[in-house]
Amino acid sequence: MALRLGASYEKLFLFLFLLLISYSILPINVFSNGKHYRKIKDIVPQQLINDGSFPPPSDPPDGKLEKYAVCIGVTEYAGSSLSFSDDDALSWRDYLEEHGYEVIYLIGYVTSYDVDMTLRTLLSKEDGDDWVAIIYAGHGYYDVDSGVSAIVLSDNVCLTEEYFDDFDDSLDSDHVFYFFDACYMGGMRILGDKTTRYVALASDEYHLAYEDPELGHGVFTHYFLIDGIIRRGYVYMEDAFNNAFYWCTTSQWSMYPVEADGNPSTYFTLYEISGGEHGYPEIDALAFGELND
Ligand SMILES: [Ca+2]
Ligand SMILES: [Ca+2]
Ligand SMILES: [Ca+2]
Repeated sequence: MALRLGASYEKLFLFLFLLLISYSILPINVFSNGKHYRKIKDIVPQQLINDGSFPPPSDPPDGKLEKYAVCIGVTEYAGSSLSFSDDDALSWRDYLEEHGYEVIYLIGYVTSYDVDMTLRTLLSKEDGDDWVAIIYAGHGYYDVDSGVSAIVLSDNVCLTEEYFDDFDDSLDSDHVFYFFDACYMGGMRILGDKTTRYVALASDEYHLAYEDPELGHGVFTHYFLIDGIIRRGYVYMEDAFNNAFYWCTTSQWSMYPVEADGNPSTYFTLYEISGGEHGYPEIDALAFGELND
């Protein structure tokens, strides 16, 4: 009897020992209540790029509305890799392609050079009456010293809010959507300082953003795109944001999404709407901005 009891204690100790080892070996973000968060753990990015040196706007309206998007979903990092940021980018790609966008997408191992070249390609395509969407899912970083938010790429280089602000100044488009699903994105709200911009961010400067294996997506992307736009049929980004804000702040996640709505008196859509779809006031195609009473 004593012998058998001793054997089971040994097994118990062995089990606890193995459990302890696995906790110390596996990336810690796997065990933060089952949440995977989107900040680089214990790694200081090696470089912050603030200056994109983008050319000035150069392509006037050509009378034809074309829509262009860049969808970035980074999963591979030197530190803590992510599982679903590529799925976020691909879901956005599919949705935007359905609505007439020409999409360039970058997923998996994506360097700062890849992103920079892709943004320059986009600038050469879009003109003054085209629409643009920029989507990012991956790790985020907040540089305390300079007070800027930044996205982190696979080469451990960061592109900051100032870099994206440079990019934004280079756009000809008068209708631009930004979506960042990452930790510490708050600084990117500066991209919403023009009336022709709408910016949706998964976090402010201080909060984390998460991804969830049960959702198979970033939490913010899930409640904004999958649940808000696709499932509930929201066509206004303001509505999709409110949906995401509600679920991200009242659920288990304790996230704090931020929007920067360049024009609070008008609704922002990703495609031209004619007729009162979804019970909303009718909006003229192309004259998408003003709400009819
Ligand atoms: Ca055009
Ligand atoms: Ca251009
Ligand atoms: Ca608005």
